[in-house]
Amino acid sequence: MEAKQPHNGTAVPVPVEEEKKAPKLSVPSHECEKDKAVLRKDDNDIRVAVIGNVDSGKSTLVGVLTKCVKDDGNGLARQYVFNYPHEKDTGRTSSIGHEIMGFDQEMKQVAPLRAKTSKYEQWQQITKTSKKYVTFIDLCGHEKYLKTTVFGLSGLMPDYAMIVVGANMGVSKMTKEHLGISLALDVPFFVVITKIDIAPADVRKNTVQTLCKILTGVKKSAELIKPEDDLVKCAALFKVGSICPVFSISNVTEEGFPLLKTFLYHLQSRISINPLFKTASDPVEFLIDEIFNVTGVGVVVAGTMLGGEVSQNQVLLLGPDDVGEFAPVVIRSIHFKRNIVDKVSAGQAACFAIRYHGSKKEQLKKSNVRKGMVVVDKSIGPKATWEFSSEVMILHHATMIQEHYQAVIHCGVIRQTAEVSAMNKDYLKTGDKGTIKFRFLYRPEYLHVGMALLFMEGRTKGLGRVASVNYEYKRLKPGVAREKGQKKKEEAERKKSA
Ligand SMILES: Nc1nc2c(ncn2[C@@H]2O[C@H](COP(=O)(O)OP(=O)(O)OP(=O)(O)O)[C@@H](O)[C@H]2O)c(=O)[nH]1
Ligand SMILES: [Mg+2]
Repeated sequence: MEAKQPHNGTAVPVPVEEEKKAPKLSVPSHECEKDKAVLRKDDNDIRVAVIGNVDSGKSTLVGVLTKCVKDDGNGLARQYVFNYPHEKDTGRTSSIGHEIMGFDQEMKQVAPLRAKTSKYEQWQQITKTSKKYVTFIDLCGHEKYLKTTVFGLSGLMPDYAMIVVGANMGVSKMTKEHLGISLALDVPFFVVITKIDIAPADVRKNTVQTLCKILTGVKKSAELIKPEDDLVKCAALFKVGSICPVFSISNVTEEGFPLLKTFLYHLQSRISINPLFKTASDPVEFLIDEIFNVTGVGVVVAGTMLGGEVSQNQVLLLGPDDVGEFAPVVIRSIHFKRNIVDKVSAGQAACFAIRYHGSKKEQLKKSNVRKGMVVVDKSIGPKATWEFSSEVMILHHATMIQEHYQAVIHCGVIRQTAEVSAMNKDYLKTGDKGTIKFRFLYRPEYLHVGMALLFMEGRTKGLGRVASVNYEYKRLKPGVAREKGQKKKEEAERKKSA
C-alpha cells in the first residue's frame, strides 16, 4: 500500500537541520470583525469540504478543478486525487483527500504542474505563485464511511461545504444527511450539480426542483447561478446569510466551470466570525487531526491552529493523555502546505514534528498521540474532562433516549463513545430538545463550551452544543464503570418488575 501523505495542506517536516526559510505568502485584504493586525497571516486560504452522495462526482470535480484536466465520464479525473491504490481500484473514496487550487493577482487560476508530478512539487509551486488558494477536503459519499465524513466536517474546520449532487441521480438520503450535518455544525454550504452532460432535461429539472424544495425546508433560498449574477456579492452574502448558491456543471465538458471558479475566488475566510478561532496574539491552541511517524524525523502531528502563533523550538503542552495529563513537547519543525516555515498562526492548518521536552526522558511515540489531543500553551492551564452537559436535539431515534444510553460523540476532532449520565427529562424522542449530561467511556477529553457536537449510534442521530464541562468528576476505570452501570440497570429493571 502506498504511504499516505500528511494532509492539511502540509507535508512531513524534514529534519530540523535540513530546513530552509520558507517564502513569505501574500496577505489579501478583506473586511473582518477582528483586528487585522492579529489575524492569521494567510487569510487568503479558504477551506472547502466536498460532500454529497456516493458517485455524485465529488472527487472528479476536485480533480478537474485542481489539476485542470477534463474528466472522461469514466473515472479519469478522480485518479489524481485518491490517497490509496484501493480507492483507485474501486473508484470509491474511503479516506480524506486534500487538494489545492491557486489564483494569481489577476484572478486567473495558477496552472498546476502536470498532474503526474508529485503532490509535493504541485503544492509548493501553487503556494509560491498564488495570491489566494482554496483547499478542498474531499470526503466520502458512501454511508459506510459516514464517520470519516463527519470527522472531516467537524474536525478539519472547513470554512464552507460544497454539496455535490448528480443531475441524473437526484437528491439522495445521504445528500440530505450531509446537508443536515453541515447545518448542525454551522458550516455554510453551496451546491454543485454535476453530470449535466448526461442528465436528460426532465430529470435535471426534477433534481433542481427537489433541491430547491429541500433548501426552502431548511430556510435557505436557492440561488440558481447565472452568468449575469454578481458573484462577489453572492460569496459575501452566502458567508453569513440564508442564500444557497447552486451551480450546474459538467466535469466532462467543463460547462459551468468559469462561474464556479469565479465564485471560489471570491469566497472569504470565516475565521473572523467563527467563535472557535481566536487571534494570533492569543495563547496557542492546536487541534490534532492526524498523526504520522516519519523515518528520521519522528512523530509528526497534523491539525488546525485555533489560536496563537507557533515557532520552531517553542515548548508547548501535548495532551490530554488517557489519564487527562498534559506533557511538555518541543516543536522541532513546522510545515504549512508542504512548505517549511518558521511560524504558523491562528487559522492555519499545519504539521509539527514534535518530541518530549524537559524531565520526560522517554521518546515520544506515535502511540502516545491520538486524534482529539491538543498542543497548547501552558498559560491556558489546560484541563481534560470526563463529563459535560449539552443542549441537544434528537434528529432521529427509533424509540427513546434514556439514562445509560450510549452513542459516539463527534465534537471537533474528538470522537469517543459517551454514556448519558443524567437528563432533564425522563426520555427524549425524535424531534425533542433537552439537556443531557454525557460521560466519556474511555478517557477524558479537552473540550470547549460552545463547541458543536453530533452524537450517533446506528441510525440514531442527535446534535447539540457543549453547555458546560465538569472537571470535578473523575471516571472510574472503564471496566469498573461498566459493571456499576450494569448493576444500576439491573436494579432499575428489578424495581420495575416488582
Ligand atoms: N458524464 C459525466 N460523468 C461524471 C461527471 N462527474 C463525475 N462523473 C463520473 O461519475 C463517476 C463517479 O465520480 P466520483 O468522482 O468518483 O464520485 P464521488 O462522489 O467522489 O464518489 P464517492 O467518493 O464514492 O463518494 C466517475 O465515473 C466519473 O467519471 C460529469 O460531470 N459528467
Ligand atoms: Mg470520491
